Amino acid sequence: MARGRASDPQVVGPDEPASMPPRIRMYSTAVCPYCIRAERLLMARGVGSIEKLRVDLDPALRAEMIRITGRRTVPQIFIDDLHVGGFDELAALDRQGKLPGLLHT
Ligand SMILES: N[C@@H](CCC(=O)N[C@@H](CS)C(=O)NCC(=O)O)C(=O)O
Repeated sequence: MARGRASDPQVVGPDEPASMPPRIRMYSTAVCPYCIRAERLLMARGVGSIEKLRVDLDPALRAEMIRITGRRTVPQIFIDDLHVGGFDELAALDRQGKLPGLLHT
C-alpha cells in the first residue's frame, strides 16, 4: 500500500488508512428505558456521540421515524444509513460480535 504524507488526514500510520467513525442517530424520547440501554451499550462499544432525534418533542420527527422504519417504538437506531432497529436488535448484533465492524471500533 502506498504511504501517505503526514499531512494527509486519511493516513494515520504507515500502512493503515483512517476509518471515520460512523454517524449514529437514534430516534428517542425523554422517558425511554430502552433508549438508555441502547445509549449505554453504544457508549460501552466506543461510540463518542449519538444524535438524538426526539420524537416526543417533534411530531414531524415521529412521522418520519414511522415512515422510514415502519416502527412505532423508540429507540430506532441508525448506524450511517443502516437501520439497526431497536435495542433488542442492537443487543443481538453485539452478542453476535458484529458491532465493532459496524462501528469501526
Ligand atoms: N423491543 C423494543 C422495545 C422498545 C419499547 O418498548 N420502547 C418503548 C419506550 S422505552 C416504546 O416505544 N413504547 C411506546 C410504544 O410501545 O408505543 C426494543 O428493543 O427497542
